[in-house]
Amino acid sequence: MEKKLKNGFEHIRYVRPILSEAELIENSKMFYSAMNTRRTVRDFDTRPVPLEVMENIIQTAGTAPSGAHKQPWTFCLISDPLVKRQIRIAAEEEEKISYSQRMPTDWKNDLKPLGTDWEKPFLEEAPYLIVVFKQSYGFASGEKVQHYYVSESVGIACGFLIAAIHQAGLVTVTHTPSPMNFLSKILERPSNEKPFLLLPVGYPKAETYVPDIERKPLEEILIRF
Ligand code: IYR
Repeated sequence: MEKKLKNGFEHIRYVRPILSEAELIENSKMFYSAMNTRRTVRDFDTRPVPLEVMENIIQTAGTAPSGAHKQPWTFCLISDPLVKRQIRIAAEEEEKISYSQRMPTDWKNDLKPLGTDWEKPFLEEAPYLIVVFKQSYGFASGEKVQHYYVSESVGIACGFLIAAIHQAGLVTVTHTPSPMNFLSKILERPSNEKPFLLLPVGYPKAETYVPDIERKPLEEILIRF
């Protein structure tokens, strides 16, 4: 294998085939079309999903870039109905208070078109829950290890995760119960890990409806210089 030293560290050769402009256009169009069929879904079928699919999806999330390659993430995969029930009860307790007392009127009005409320049946109906934790710092042979750009890194990994879930043919919703420290307790995570995002994963219900909303057009999100 071809190798080169940089700062005294070995680097290995990386080769990516050079595609034609037509191939680049075709590939990017295909991927956009595929991703553009993704919708956030809150109605899950209880139909089981093979564990291997979930492992592949999580491995894909783990391919994300991260600050100084510290990979500051932990993915908890939950299928145990008792753990799912515990999570649902705790999440709904918080959400009930959020919707009735914590969230300002403007926020609740912004959510009305999406049809959300404090009830989270998907936390029990989806065959799997993935709870993503961000590691504020890490450990290597008992020593504390610095992590960098933790939220950015874990956010990117979650983007990969959502794309992988969609690409596999399944659906999810990015659920952020607030506050979500109950997840650390239920899943017994160490104090260097903080809950980041909760993603139920599964098939959509046989008859599923999603809000009739549009994505911003390219001209609204792109500024050319
Ligand atoms: N976390 C609450 C509220 C909520 C907030 C936003 I911003 C959303 O886009 C959707 C929901 C909930 O999960 O219901």
